[in-house]
This record gives sequence, structure tokens and C-alpha cells, in this order.
Amino acid sequence: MRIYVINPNTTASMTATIAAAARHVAAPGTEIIDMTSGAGAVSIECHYDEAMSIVGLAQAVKNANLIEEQRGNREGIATGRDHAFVIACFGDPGLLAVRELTAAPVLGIAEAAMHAASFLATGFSVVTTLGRTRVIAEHLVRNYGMEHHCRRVRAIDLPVLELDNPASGARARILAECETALREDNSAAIVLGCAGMADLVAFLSENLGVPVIDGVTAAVKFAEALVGLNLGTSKKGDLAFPLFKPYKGSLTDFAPRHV
Ligand code: 5HY
Repeated sequence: MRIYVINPNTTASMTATIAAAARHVAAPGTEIIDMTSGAGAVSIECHYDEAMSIVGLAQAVKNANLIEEQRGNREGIATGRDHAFVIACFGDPGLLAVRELTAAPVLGIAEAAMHAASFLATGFSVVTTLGRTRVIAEHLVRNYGMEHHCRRVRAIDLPVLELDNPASGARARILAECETALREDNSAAIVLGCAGMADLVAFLSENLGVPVIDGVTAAVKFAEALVGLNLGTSKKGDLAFPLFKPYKGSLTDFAPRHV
């Protein structure tokens, strides 16, 4: 099977971190195809960045569907039973829109991480980057029905792209915030609130002694499970393929069509 792991921000080095984590946990029969959005913010750190990221995300999904079409996989496109998508951004931008675009399973890393954490502890804390993005995760907690599991959403107040700057002290700040969460939030697990933290699971797990869940790797394994169960996105109701209609202006080429 194939999993298209899409970074909706436009920073290729972050995609490399994400892809390496995905490949590290992927099963032998799973091909990880990583994609970096070709349009939008270099990092997604507010509502505007997130909204603007969806066009680049949709383009990446269109490109993936073209790859599947070029492989002659019309059956797979129609049934969504041999490939999946992961949206590798903790805001799960465009998750439902992408689910309309495919019959394959689509996992958002925040949804995947929160569900994984709920299987492992009765309470978890989220540790993300900038304080202003906490509310995005808080909205997802409510949307996913996780209010009883998520004790608190915390932030280290570092920009996303500082995560891979050794001089930023990001590792130490994330560890310290996780320790505070475990001490103060009555949490017994940690959810990493940024795709760029995907490479920190081993370091944090060793130091914290509790389950540390990264959404990229959780989403990859959930995607494998769903494809393995021969399950895909329902095309009945609101997640049916988008209604055919013209689109105008710069989005003309995004008009819904079926391959
Ligand atoms: C992410 N932003 O996972 C989110 C994390 C965040 O560019 N990739 C981004 O801090 O909201």
C-alpha cells in the first residue's frame, strides 16, 4: 500500500523530518510518498496560515490522485482500498475537504494522536509551539469529542521552524513543558502538537516515562490498519465527492471532477 504524507506548509526540510518518522514506523509493505505543499506559508501558526494552506494541500491531493491514475489504479481511486493520505499538520487543515476528494482513508495527525492517546491513558496533555495556536488544538479537542481525555493544551512559545534549530533550545523547552504537564495537569500521556516534533518521541519517552504520541507516526499506523481492514472514506452524505460546478478565477483548475 501507499501512504501520501502531505506537509501543508511549504518547508521541505520539515517534510523531510516528517517523512523520516513516517518511514521509521511504516510496515514493510507500505510505501511512504511525502509531499510538500507548493503554495502557502512556510509554517502554519495561525488561522490565516491554516486557511491559506488548504489550496496547496488540495493541489497535493490532486497530484496524488494523478499518480494513482498514471499507475492505472482506477479501481483504487474509486474504492480507496490500497492507499491513504496523512495531513501532516497539527491543525488538521482541510481534513474534511480532503475526505471529500478521495475514497481512501484520510488521517489528520491531531485526530490520530488524540485517539491513540485516549487508548493509553485517561488523560493527556498536548504540547505545541506558539501560544496563539493553542486555541486551534482546543477546537479540535471539542470537534473530536476529546474533552474528557484532553486535560490541557500547552505551548512552548517557539515558532514552528525553530524546532529544527539546535540553538533554539526547543528540545529542552518541550521536555520541560511535558514535565510540567505531567505534574500539574493530571495527565498520564503527552501528545506532540506539531508535525515538526515527529523526531522527538524517543528522546521524550526516555525522559518522561509515559506514552508520548506523535501524530505523524500514529496516523501512518492507523492508515495501515484501515487499509488492512479494507476500509475507506464513506462516499455517502457529506463526504461524497464534491458537487460538479465551475470554479472561476485562480482556482478554475480546482473545479471538482472525477478521474
Ligand atoms: C504543524 N504548524 O504541525 C503545525 C503546528 C502548529 O506548520 N505544522 C505547521 O504549531 O500549529
